[in-house]
Amino acid sequence: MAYQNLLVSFAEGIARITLNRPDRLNSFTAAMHAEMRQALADLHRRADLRVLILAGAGRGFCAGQDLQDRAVLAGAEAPDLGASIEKNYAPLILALRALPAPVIAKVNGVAAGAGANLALACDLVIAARSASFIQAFCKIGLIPDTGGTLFLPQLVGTARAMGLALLGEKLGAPQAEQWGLIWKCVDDEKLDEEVDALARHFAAAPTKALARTKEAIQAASNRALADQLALEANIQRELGRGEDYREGVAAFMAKRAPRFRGD
Ligand code: T3D
Repeated sequence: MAYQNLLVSFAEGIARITLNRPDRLNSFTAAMHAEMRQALADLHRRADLRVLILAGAGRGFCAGQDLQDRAVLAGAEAPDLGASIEKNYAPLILALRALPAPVIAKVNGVAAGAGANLALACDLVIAARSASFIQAFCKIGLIPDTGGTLFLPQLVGTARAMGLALLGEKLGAPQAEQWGLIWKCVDDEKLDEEVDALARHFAAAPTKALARTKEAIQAASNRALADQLALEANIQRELGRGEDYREGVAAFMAKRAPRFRGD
């Protein structure tokens, strides 16, 4: 497949997928989702996969859903966000988590909304010191999705998960590491080197044992993840029809502060 929104490569057991819409901070469109489905399906078929590196092109990792695709005129029909999650985001997370080889998120810059939770769905997150994580959903009248309602409390506990989700503030990579949200934060200029070294390590590791390790660790939360993804889709479907969501998206696109009514 010729990819328009991703850079995909494979060499010596190391797969690389780079989200490649840098002028929109690698935010997700339906086309990018379709390409991710294809790329991950191809990797699921490869017996020689030893590790996947998921990265973002340009200055950001991923800004979640492309909100340009969500801007609707007053009076026009609201998008069905539940359907979008069921078709795109939930299968993406499940396919990524089901890869037997380790998946490294290489977070070079901002990871926001679904982009943040996509990173958290990976097995190891290595972020540049200048990178950040933002549960941006509340800024546009939504809840954390893409598994965030499970990953956040699992990783940092309920108190911090609530703070991150309800405030939507930027969490810098050093604090994310301190809180246990991510595996490691490294100096910006060392990010490529560190991630490549880790990938080479995994490419020479006992892949089957690592796959079974992932299987065992994930087993306890697999059911919970499926349930949370379904719950997130249902709540997002409802919120996506609301005035506050419409206003949140309109305000983001117009680069102004939102005027939420609270309903
Ligand atoms: O809809 C569904 O299917 C349901 C599922 C939803 C999942 C979600 O992810 S909902 C959450 C969506 N994402 C966001 O709300 C984040 C929106 N982005 C931001 O808040 C900020 O861009 C960042 C905090 C991530 C970065 O800020 P900053 O100041 O570093 O960059 P910027 O200037 O805001 O963005 C740079 C450009 O990317 C800018 O375009 P311009 O002015 O240069 O032409 C900006 O509009 C564009 N951009 C950034 N994020 C998005 C985006 N364009 C479309 N969609 C985006 N999500």
